[in-house]
Amino acid sequence: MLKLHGFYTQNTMKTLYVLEELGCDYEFAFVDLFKGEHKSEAFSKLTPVGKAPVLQVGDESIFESGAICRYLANKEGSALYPEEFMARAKVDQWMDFFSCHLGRWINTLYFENIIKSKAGMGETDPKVCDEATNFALQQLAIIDGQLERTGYLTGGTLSIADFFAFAYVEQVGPLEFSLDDFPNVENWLGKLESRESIARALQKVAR
Ligand SMILES: N[C@@H](CCC(=O)N[C@@H](CS)C(=O)NCC(=O)O)C(=O)O
Repeated sequence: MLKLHGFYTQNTMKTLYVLEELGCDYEFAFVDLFKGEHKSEAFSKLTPVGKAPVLQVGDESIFESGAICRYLANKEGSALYPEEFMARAKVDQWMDFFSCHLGRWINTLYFENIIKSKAGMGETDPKVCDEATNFALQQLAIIDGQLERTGYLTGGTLSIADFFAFAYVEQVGPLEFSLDDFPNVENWLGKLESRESIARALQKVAR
């Protein structure tokens, strides 16, 4: 039995989207980061890094959202993470691009504009937001071009990279970040938003 321990933010959502898209049988345990539940003894037994998400698989557990998405798709033998080396590398390259670049800047904006006030962590820093917005705009243009050519991130079909990226890009809604200049990103976002797996995953974290 699989048990995912997570919160409602981007990193957990990537893994919930993949769990639902694959149709896995799993249990979800909500870890309220605002209440410090990730600092409990029970949670620290699951992960040495104290961050959500964590996937428990019997006596084992896995942290890092990307590792969890890959593990799940491998375990299910899913084409969402193709076996062929080059196709697999293309999925990895986009997941890494989102972790290190576009997703990083969207997370910065999310932290500055949403989490800081919710968690009482001080004022939004406009300088940090300006830098993140500039990089996000440059990198959204790259993704827009890619999606114009391919439809989904790695080609004509969905992969775990799309679910991974979606968890970041959907934050443009709460951030009130306009996608008017990125019609292909907007179209891709709409295609993913309309999937039942996405709706089911969002239900799991609804509070
Ligand atoms: N690179 C990690 C990041 C995990 C992460 O930063 N999780 C956040 C929630 S989205 C967390 O647990 N923060 C609590 C903390 O750092 O104390 C992943 O992709 O899973």
